[in-house]
Amino acid sequence: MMFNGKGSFGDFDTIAAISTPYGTGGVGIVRISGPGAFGTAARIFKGRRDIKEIKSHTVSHGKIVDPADDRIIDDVLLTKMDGPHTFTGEDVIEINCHGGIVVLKNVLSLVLRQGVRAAGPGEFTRRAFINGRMDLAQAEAVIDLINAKTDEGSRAAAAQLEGRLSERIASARKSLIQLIARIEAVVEYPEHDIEDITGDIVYEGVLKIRDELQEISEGFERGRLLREGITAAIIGKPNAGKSSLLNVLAGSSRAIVTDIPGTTRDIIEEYINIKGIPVRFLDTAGIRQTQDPVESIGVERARGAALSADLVIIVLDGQTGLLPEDLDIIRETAEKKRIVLINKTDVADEERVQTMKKRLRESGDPPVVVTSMVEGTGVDELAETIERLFVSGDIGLNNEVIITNVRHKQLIDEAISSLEEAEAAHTGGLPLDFATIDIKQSAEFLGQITGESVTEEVVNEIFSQFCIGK
Ligand SMILES: Nc1nc2c(ncn2[C@@H]2O[C@H](COP(=O)(O)OP(=O)(O)OP(=O)(O)O)[C@@H](O)[C@H]2O)c(=O)[nH]1
Ligand SMILES: [Mg+2]
Repeated sequence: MMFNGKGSFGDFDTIAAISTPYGTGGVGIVRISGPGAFGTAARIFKGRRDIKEIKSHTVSHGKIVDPADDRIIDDVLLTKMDGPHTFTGEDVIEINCHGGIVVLKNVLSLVLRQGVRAAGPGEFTRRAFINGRMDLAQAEAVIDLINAKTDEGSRAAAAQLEGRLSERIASARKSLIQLIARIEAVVEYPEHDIEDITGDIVYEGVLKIRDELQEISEGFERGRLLREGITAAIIGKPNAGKSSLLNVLAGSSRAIVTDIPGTTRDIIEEYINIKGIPVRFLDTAGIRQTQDPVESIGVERARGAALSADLVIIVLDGQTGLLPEDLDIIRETAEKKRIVLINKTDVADEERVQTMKKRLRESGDPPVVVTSMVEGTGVDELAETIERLFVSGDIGLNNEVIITNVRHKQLIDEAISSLEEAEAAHTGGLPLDFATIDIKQSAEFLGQITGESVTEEVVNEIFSQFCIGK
């Protein structure tokens, strides 16, 4: 079934869930939405005024009482909100309970005993979408906002929730529909010169929209980084200062540091925000030949971590110069995004450091940063280098629409390739109405982003990724 307009996925019953995180907190919220929300509240809430008389969007103090045995379950604040000006677009009751999980469960089960159904994952937001309170891209932004790991990630999601992506997509889609209308008008009254002029206008329009979509699509990598972050494996020979680097980045003694080579055995990980990118740093065992069975497992894990990481940070000891084992590591990681650190420059001989730099230029020329973990130098430059490697171009966050969602990215790319097919038809000399199919197709893809043309399965799939209560 296609979703095409308000409420076409059917009539709604009344649903309820605990909308705050599982666990103990100061307050917890039970949310009820649907036609029976007020009736349910009327049966279980005893306050100064009856539910019917409480004004919309106001908070009332009272007790939740089980009508079966008059038992008081909790002392609460209840918010009554008349649809359609609510999150779901339906009548909504929110009960602010005392935050213990037992109290919340008791209130919820009392609500459910009144004939209300337990909400599935994302069901409140799904209703918000179906009732036209927000479009699909905005609803998806709700998930991103909840899951954001950094400030910038949450800002991108908040902008999307506000509807900035939707606006741009909707305006591109509207332009495509106008182009189709133009073509159809010409096809009805075929006069050759009009067709030629229209053809030029149409293809100019197609290319302009394609460029706009291209720009949005290119912002995706940045969006993905903001949301998912990257994994960076810190590798190198023993004693180079890998664990010291992790500790400096984390600002705490996260990993054990000693002057005994082979100190780190297992992988130690730490999430650190680098210029808005969430980076999962992995400190690993120093790579060397060893008879020690525990250490050799650590070395294998270090190699594995390097292989699967998005970024490899190779730490070299500036005191020892480039040794054959360093060159092995540099060779093994030639295919990866990587940064080489020349560490211990507080005690290293300057000339030796210069020689190392020169030899690195000859061995694949990776980006090199000179550091001292004792003095904390070079760490800012490392952060800048990471940003430069992963964020191409300087995409400002303020005005830019950033897509963070793979589904959106794929649909935009499909819309672009349909427009390219339309253009190919034009350059191939085909008549104008051949392009209509491709342009329509493109508009269709865009409509799937905002939810104007999307199947129920897709909607269900999207909302199943939500947590219960949202
Ligand atoms: N002078 C100086 N010493 C450093 C620097 N970085 C690390 N060290 C010292 O070098 C020794 C080894 O540091 P670690 O951070 O444990 O080295 P690692 O690479 O994790 O070593 P493994 O875990 O054995 O592979 C320690 O004594 C550190 O204090 C630096 O920049 N300057
Ligand atoms: Mg270590």
